[in-house]
Amino acid sequence: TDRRKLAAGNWKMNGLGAELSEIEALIASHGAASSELLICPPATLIERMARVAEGSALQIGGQDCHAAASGAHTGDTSAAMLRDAGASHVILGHSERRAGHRESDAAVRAKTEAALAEGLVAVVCVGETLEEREAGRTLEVIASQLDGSVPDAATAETVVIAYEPVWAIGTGKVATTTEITEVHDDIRARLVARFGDEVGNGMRVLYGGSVKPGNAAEIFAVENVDGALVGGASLKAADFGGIIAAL
Ligand code: G2H
Repeated sequence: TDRRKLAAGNWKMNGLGAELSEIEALIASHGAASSELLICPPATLIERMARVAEGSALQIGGQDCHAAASGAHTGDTSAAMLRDAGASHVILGHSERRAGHRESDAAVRAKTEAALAEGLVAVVCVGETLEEREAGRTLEVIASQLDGSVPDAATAETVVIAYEPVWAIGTGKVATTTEITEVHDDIRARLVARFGDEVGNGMRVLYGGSVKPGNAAEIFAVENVDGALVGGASLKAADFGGIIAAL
């Protein structure tokens, strides 16, 4: 199947207005790329970044949204608000939110449903901890996160899965291609079993965790890897550009 490759940047809690110059540089060098490009800045930058990216191939996303459409939820952002600010995508269930904000699979699923209802593409993250991997529970943990976090209404156009082994995030430790192959093949098989051939084979599965220009090509060569979710290396146009070039 031809799945269009996606390079997605997750700026996490990084980026002030001055860093929009990196986006200008990125667009100047890769704004006409044939792969799909996405940057998810902090919520405070979405609107300004979307304005800078207008007319280019670069799409803008949020890093989280609330499951409710509006209401008394101090500090939260709804899917409609992200869309209103210019976002087309939203990352949901990142391990930093699962761990730091105690987000359960059910919570991630509810947020994903809210995102889909607003027409946002949801990038749903899954991944095992080092302890789970060492206990031989990797595939079982990922399977239960997928079952619990991805809604039944998911389609190949509306949901992207990101596999991010927690022990490889921001640590410089990258999973080996053997480890990545095993998990991505298993995710693919589960998506096909649950959603059928067309949706299951059409849905993109990204790898995330210390992806850099120097290791991207080897990761993208893995059959069921359809791109990357990139943290640290998405902050600089030169680094992210190197990853895009490897797609
Ligand atoms: C994993 C990844 C992006 P980094 O969290 O989501 O971050 O590339 O810095 O490991």
